[in-house]
Amino acid sequence: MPNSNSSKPPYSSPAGGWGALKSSAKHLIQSENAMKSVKALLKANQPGGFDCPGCAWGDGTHAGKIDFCENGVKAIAWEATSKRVDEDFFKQYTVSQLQQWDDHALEKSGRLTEPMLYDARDDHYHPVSWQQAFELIAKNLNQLPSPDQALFYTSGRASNEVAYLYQLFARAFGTNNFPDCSNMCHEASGVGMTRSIGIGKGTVTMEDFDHADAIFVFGQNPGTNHPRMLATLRKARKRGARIVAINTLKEQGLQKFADPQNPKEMILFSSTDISQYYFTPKLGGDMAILRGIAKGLFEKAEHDSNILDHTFIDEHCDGFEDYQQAVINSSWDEITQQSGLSRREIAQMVDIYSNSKNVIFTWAMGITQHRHSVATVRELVNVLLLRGNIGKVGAGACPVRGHSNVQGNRTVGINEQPSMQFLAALKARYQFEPPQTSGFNTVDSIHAMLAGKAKVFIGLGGNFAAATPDTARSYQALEQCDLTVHISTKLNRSHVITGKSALILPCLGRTEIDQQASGQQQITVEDSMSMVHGSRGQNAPASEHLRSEVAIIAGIATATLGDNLIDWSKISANYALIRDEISAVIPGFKNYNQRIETERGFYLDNSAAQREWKTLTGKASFSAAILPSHLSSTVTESLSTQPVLTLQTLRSHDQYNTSIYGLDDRYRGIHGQRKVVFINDEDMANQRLQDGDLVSIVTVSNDNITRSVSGFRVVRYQIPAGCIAAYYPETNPLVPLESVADDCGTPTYKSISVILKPQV
Ligand SMILES: Nc1nc2c(c(=O)[nH]1)N[C@H]1C(S)=C(S)[C@@H](COP(=O)(O)OP(=O)(O)OC[C@H]3O[C@@H](n4cnc5c(=O)[nH]c(N)nc54)[C@H](O)[C@@H]3O)O[C@H]1N2
Ligand SMILES: Nc1nc2c(c(=O)[nH]1)N[C@H]1C(S)=C(S)[C@@H](COP(=O)(O)OP(=O)(O)OC[C@H]3O[C@@H](n4cnc5c(=O)[nH]c(N)nc54)[C@H](O)[C@@H]3O)O[C@H]1N2
Ligand SMILES: [Mo]
Repeated sequence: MPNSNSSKPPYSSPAGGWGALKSSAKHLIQSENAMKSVKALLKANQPGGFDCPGCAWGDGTHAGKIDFCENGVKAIAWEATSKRVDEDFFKQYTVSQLQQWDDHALEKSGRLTEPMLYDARDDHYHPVSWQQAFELIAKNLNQLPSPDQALFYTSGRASNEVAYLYQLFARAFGTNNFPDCSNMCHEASGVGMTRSIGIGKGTVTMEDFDHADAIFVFGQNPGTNHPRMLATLRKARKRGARIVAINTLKEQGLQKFADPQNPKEMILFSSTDISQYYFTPKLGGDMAILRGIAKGLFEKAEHDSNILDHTFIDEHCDGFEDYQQAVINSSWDEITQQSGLSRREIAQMVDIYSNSKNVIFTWAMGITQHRHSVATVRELVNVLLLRGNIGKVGAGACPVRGHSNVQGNRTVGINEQPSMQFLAALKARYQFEPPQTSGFNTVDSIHAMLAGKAKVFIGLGGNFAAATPDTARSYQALEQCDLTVHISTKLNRSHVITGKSALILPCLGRTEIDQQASGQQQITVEDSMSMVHGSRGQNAPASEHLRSEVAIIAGIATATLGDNLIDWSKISANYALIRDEISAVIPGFKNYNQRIETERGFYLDNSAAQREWKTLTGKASFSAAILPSHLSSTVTESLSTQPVLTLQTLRSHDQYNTSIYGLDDRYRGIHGQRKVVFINDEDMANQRLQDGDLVSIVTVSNDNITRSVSGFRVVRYQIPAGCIAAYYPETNPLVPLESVADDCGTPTYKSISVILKPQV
């Protein structure tokens, strides 16, 4: 069983702790620029420092405390690497050769140093001047028969400043085509919450976590993806709050945690038990759980008038009767069968929920990447509303965002479906007619490229080729473009899946000093708790030829549109001027420049948190959806003679989305490999599989497209029967482009119907 460690016992130490410290040190050293990284770290999430480019969890109160985590260290060290992808590198390798490299090898090659243009004749990238690059983009954009043939992708690391300029430029050019990472991420949270409570963001602040009596964590793995959240949960647990984890997998970080920044816990090898309550539903079973909680509450309410918050419901909500009826119509059999939990387990949740005065629900991708994600988000809100848990201290809804500024990007206008108010504000400020029709989201964009309806792709960060579903078709889509442009820090898959012409435009990273004509600049970001704060890079840029993202967008805009609408170079020389524009157009940003100078920045008002409901009816709306009739993406049992399993694709501990830092997943006991598939005992026995066997994973679908990946090792794991798990992005080829969430178009990355085929 070469290279497989699956016989090793699973990780038994607490999450965080010495393991995290050891791993942080390893990544710092491997960055080959340890001093630079360490210096940078001390400035992470500090006033006057930079916002960690890792996750979107809020900052704690500082008082001189360091505020970063093991995975923040990796993100910073990864950016501070001393390796370079320069002219010589591209001379050495053809693009076809680079296509054979895996994602880890591509990004590990280092930081991009100067603009590069692809030449199909010799299959190499060659240096190009910034001005030539801008003119090439302008030419391609201006010769399109319609502005809607251009796509403007954003990944959520972009600052508010660049995101605002980017949307202004693309709208002035004439399109709302803003596919973004959010379309693949928390879209369902935005859509569901907007319908239910009139705002698509979380309603809690960091302080609320100090006052919650119970915190339910749904479909989220904070130990890996939001490690600083563990410190918040630990603090809550220590003061007696109840932490309830609902996760298909028993995640180490949700069970035990030793704070690497707490010397006492470290020295005593002690840890805090994070979740006293841990429930492991089937994939996609959360809506049924919530329905069960509601059913339990209604049953209890028959004997106890304090169970439901009638005053709140009467004053603030509508749709209550229909919802109650929907709950009555959902049978316990249906609920237990679909959730995979017993009635006893659900009753336990009902007790915790109804005995807690203030409750917070947090969630992430385990909720948002299913077919019925919007309905599930609305069901989370329904259950919160039943006890008035929105708009009071210590309670609320907390979708924990992914990328560090994905929420801010939406706030400043990256949205393929902009509101009429926003477009009107743009029009009033700049006297142009912004496009009114909705643009393409991420999946629509792939369809449009495949159909020849989109010809120019521009990516502000991210790795579109690797992050999107149905890899073969995504590649084909990009390859059919006339021009693909990527504004990036590091080499990735999207650079080697080129359009007929392709540009790589290398930019400064978040940790780097951004010097413009008016002096050193800061940028701003918004975290999951709607706090907007400044971020100032500390490291010297990786190359003298790099430009800031703002400067790059301004350069493209000037070349494409000229300076009629706005003087792009003037405002890109001083980002305070961009913030003045944002203040003038977007509510909540008054005195933007002054307010980011305070220690923790400022809070963007949240209407739902004030119990002001910006919905069609002016009330918080209960939704009365029926439970889905089936859970996996394409239930086509009849199409297959083998048992159909439901696959979720998830992150290991050593990756940041498509950036693969290393090949370990310490908390899940995986070392030196990524092509593994987690499966339960019973399913292994059914399929006559042994730990360590090699299998192919094949999608079951009825569209006559074969989708499979091979060379995956079977790892026995505690996971509900019928459900399996494997890492993203290796499994993206399995996700059909058509398999998206109802009402929001997010690919169903957490529920794909597959079969396993043993490989001999
Ligand atoms: N270090 C690091 N940090 C990151 C990222 C990263 O890749 N690396 N990515 C960032 C981004 S963009 C995002 S969106 C977030 C992602 O943060 P997460 O949502 O935590 O990421 P995933 O690894 O996709 O994990 C999904 C979790 O949900 C569980 N789950 C899956 N399906 C279900 C289900 O149907 N029901 C329930 N109850 N549980 C389920 C899985 O077992 C897993 O624990 O993290 C952000 N932070
Ligand atoms: N199967 C499956 N697929 C998924 C998911 C899943 O759970 N399963 N999750 C989805 C989710 S939640 C998300 S958010 C998307 C993520 O999709 P993306 O945001 O598109 O992907 P990332 O991997 O975060 O992008 C990494 C690249 O960003 C560039 N980069 C890094 N820092 C900067 C910077 O400061 N500026 C610029 N301009 N570029 C920078 C680097 O070149 C790096 O290679 O993937 C989605 N895809
Ligand atoms: Mo995400």
